[in-house]
Amino acid sequence: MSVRRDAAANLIGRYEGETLGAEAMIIGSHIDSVRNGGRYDGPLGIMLGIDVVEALHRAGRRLPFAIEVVAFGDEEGSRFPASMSCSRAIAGTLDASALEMKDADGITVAEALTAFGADPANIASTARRPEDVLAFLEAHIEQGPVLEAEGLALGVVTAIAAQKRLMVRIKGMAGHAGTTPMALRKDPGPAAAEAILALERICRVGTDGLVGTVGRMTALPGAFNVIPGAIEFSMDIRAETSATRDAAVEAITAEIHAIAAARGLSATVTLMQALAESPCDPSLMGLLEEALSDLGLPARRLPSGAGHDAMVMANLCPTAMLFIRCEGGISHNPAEAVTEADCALAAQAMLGFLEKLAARNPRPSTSSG
Ligand code: HGY
Ligand code: MN
Ligand code: MN
Repeated sequence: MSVRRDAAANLIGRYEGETLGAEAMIIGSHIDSVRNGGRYDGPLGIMLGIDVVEALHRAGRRLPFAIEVVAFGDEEGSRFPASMSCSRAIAGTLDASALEMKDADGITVAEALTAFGADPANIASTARRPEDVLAFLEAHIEQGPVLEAEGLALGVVTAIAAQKRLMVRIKGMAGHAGTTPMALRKDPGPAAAEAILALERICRVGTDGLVGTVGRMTALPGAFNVIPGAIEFSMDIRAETSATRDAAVEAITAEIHAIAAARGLSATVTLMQALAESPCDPSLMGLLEEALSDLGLPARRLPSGAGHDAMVMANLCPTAMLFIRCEGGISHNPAEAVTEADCALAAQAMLGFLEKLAARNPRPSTSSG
């Protein structure tokens, strides 16, 4: 493959098709991880893309389209408030303000990209033209228990859940932990605890796969003997539809303001990122299912509660996702594990998918993603 790194630091390997410069079938996933994450969330999809190209190359096989294997950066949003910045650059949906996002040390995305040797000033050059991209395929661990529970190695993703990321700041008054009577405190700590319980209660009774998570929480200034002046915490709210997601965000936000007001405190809830649900392309799903049945595997369809670069790439081209069983459904955890046999089946299914795509003349139906 010819290999290049684009202005947003995406690493791209291109395996030409029968004719030079043909439109590309992009296969990829993300190369970054969450803090203390596992080995397979992201990198597995890139390695499988390389494996598939290696198999084609070894067979001297060229397809009617090129294949580009892409390692996206920053899918997880572990360092900056919003996620998926590198795939958004490729899909052409990254607005300039995203480059000004700051990490915990006040370093902007643009500064971090420059320090890495990328070229944020030319990030617009990263955007791909729809006419140059045939479709996007992402192979990824399921990060859930379904395939393992049903004894299945692989699954075909139907759609990716909608998600919102918000930051909550409950403001009270810093004070002395030893001299301030309990009744005179303006302590945001207990208010934050009530707010998080409200989030849990609202999400527990929700439908449509509604889930809510507080993954990051900070007491400021953060000293043993200081009543916090403010508490900040993140909220990650997801559901199969934006409507259910937004209704939950609205209910939780209202409760946060009511809890703060009842305690004489103030609260702000700031939206950091909203990603709409993303259906996979029905015709591509069909080809994946045919590839699975050629391997004698049932074509189990299932939604993805996890977000993926595929939901961003759906703004550029039709998308498909292949799920791979992972042990105990564990992910975002060093205990993440897959079997070599399942990965080998995934590579075979991907090769079968590509051959079926090559055999089909018209471009996939335009995705509704
Ligand atoms: O958060 C997610 O669902 C993905 O791991 N970025
Ligand atoms: Mn992840
Ligand atoms: Mn992932």
